[in-house]
Amino acid sequence: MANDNQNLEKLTAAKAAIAFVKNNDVVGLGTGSTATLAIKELAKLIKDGLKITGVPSSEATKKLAISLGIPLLELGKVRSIDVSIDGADEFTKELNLIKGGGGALFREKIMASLSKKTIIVTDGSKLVEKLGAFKVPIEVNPNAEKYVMIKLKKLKGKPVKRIENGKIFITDNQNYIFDTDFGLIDDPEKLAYELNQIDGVLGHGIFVNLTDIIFMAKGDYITSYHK
Ligand code: ABF
Repeated sequence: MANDNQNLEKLTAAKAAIAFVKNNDVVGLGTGSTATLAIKELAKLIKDGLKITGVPSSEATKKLAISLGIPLLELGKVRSIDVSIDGADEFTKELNLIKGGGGALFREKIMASLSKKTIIVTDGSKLVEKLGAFKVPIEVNPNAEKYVMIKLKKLKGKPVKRIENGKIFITDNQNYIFDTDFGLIDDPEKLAYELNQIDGVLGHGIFVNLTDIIFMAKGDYITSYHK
């Protein structure tokens, strides 16, 4: 549970990101507590006259956006997004991320891939030298469960099927998440490529070459990392 300082940091980062949203933009709406703060700030601007169309990256975000009265388009129906605002679980100064702690990594990656500009917002706890302390979330079709386990172990991974509240976690796309420990990752791009080759893997949480700006708020300061 985030403490008050961390919540303030998240809000600071969220506010920095929404400054990039222009009237009539199609805006990718991320998932997680920091993205939620950005969405709530956007809803306030909409009440003041900002016209945008939101594209949610998860069912949870869709529900939030509807409750805030944000006009929406389904992710599968858009060809391009002007700006996306999303969170991350870890990031490096090279703008590589691990995402998917919330289980929404597949739609988040599609959203980022469709976006002209992808902005990541975080509190001060997410910056790392090397990715990997946070286990890589991998979305797996249940019909490939054992096969993918074998393939991940061959890549020296230690996959663990995600359990939440005592039940197997099921994603918005009706799949499992294997949180997989690869240790510290020297070459995220290489590992991302290898994971993409495994049949049965719908997506994974290594995001490389998908981010334009990261806003990280730490205490009273905000730092931005750019391409
Ligand atoms: C989401 O942001 C996920 O990819 C990631 O797990 C989460 C981080 O959540 P929070 O902003 O609550 O730290 O996009």
